[in-house]
Amino acid sequence: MTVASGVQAYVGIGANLGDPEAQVRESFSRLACELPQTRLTGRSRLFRNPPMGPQDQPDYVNAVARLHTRLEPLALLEGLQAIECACGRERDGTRWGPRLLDLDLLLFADQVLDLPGLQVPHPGIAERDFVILPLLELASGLQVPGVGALEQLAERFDGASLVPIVEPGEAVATAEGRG
Ligand code: PH2
Ligand code: MG
Ligand code: MG
Repeated sequence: MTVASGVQAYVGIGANLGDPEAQVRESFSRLACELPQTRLTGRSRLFRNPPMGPQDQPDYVNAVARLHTRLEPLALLEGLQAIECACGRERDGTRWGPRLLDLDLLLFADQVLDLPGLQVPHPGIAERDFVILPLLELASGLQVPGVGALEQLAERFDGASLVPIVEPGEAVATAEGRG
């Protein structure tokens, strides 16, 4: 179940229950360690942002991971679902509902796939600022197959609803610091 030399894949990460920031950070560690034949090669910043869809749920923390993988798409999807489960995700079939951890396979090389349980590129990718803007941090110049140039998709968003989360220990510019 492998792709000979490996390909790049991108994963959208989202959480809005429990401690969403901690779960997104934990998912980066798990993506790095728990997927066979796969390396984590990039991580975007984390962004807090309001829910898309039903508004009676907490804000989300979203981010994007870049992987280099030799797994086939469905095997990678299975690995992502195993991590969701390990992080306490229960699949109750609710669409757009709150969740402890959501790992969406956004892109798999330059492939367009429409399989039972897996559409790649992820449908709706172009409408989601919380996917497109973090993706831009990792993949400038990328063509989203069948959709368009990532830079062009990003032009539709001003990023105003995405609040970057400062890494623990990261320097923050203060009013005093600006003289
Ligand atoms: N995921 C959803 C529904 N709504 N809203 C934001 N901001 N971020 C998400 O990841 C998200 C959402 C279902 O997957
Ligand atoms: Mg999702
Ligand atoms: Mg999902």
